[in-house]
Amino acid sequence: MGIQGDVRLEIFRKALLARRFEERVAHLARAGEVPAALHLGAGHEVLQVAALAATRPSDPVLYGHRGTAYWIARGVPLERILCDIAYKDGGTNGGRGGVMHVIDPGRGILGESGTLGGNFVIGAGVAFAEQRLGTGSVTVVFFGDGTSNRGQFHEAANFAALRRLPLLLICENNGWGLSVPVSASTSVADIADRAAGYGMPGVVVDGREPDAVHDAVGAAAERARSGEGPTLIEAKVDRLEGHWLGDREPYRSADARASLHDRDPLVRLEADVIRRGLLDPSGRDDLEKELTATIDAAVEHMRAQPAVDPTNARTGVYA
Ligand SMILES: Cc1ncc(C[n+]2csc(CCOP(=O)(O)OP(=O)(O)O)c2C)c(N)n1
Repeated sequence: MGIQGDVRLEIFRKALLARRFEERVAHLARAGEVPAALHLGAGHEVLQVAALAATRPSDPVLYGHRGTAYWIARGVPLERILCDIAYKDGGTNGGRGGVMHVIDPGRGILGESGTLGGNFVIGAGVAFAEQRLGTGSVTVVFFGDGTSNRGQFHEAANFAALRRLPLLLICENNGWGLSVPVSASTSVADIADRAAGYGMPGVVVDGREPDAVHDAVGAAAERARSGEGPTLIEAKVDRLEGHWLGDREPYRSADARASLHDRDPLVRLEADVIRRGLLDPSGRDDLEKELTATIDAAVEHMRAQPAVDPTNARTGVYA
């Protein structure tokens, strides 16, 4: 398979937009203009965008808490995401979830469970519904290595394999669950090993390599669409920044962190698109300017919006 030229450039563009957008959100948060609730996705963006590039635009997605690239990959407008982050009118969730619960069903963005692990069983339920309705959709659940230890993972994996649900379980293994290294939380060397216990394929890929991620997700989606059931994909990746904006990372050294930046997937992808002639250095500068203008416009839009009306809190509550 492999990634086609224009798709490769688009993956780079979206991953770079996510990186620059989150840098701006971090700046706004440090200035006290928006809440500091974002978990930076730096290091994960290429993985997230490349994975979704191998799905259909309407395939349902339940994302993890790390970063904004899932939404950017599916084309959720930046100003709507920023209004969610700032609890302003014009966001996607009406102030009911901030940055954790961006929702855009028309683009397949179904949201995120309020607690880690909820996504597994919700995702299996969505895949079950899609299977019964015969839509041909494949449901994608992203989660971290720490989250893989929640009980819901095991319930959902068993049920999905039993029913051959069209479900992709994509583990973004960055080696840390907040301050806990994966070696101190997880009984297996590769989380993908757990797939065998449920009778589904388990695949390990280098999450810093977009082709590896894209091909693994594409093959698993094809398998799921043809009725063969779920796949567990584990993508090994690096969390380049702290767990969240306020994390000073007393648990890992500055040297260890710096060495991760040396293999930043976004920098590697940039070199790759230039080497392949998909972007030249002046096009690179133009792209940076275009993304800055897009982010500036989203910030101006957010600033002009009123705060959400708290009396809307119960809208959508059934009982
Ligand atoms: C049930 C539950 N427990 C704890 C938390 C708090 N929490 C949020 S993120 C996180 C760490 C998750 O680690 P991992 O799944 O590896 O993802 P990563 O943050 O590394 O991307 C924790 C403990 C939560 N949101 N839900």
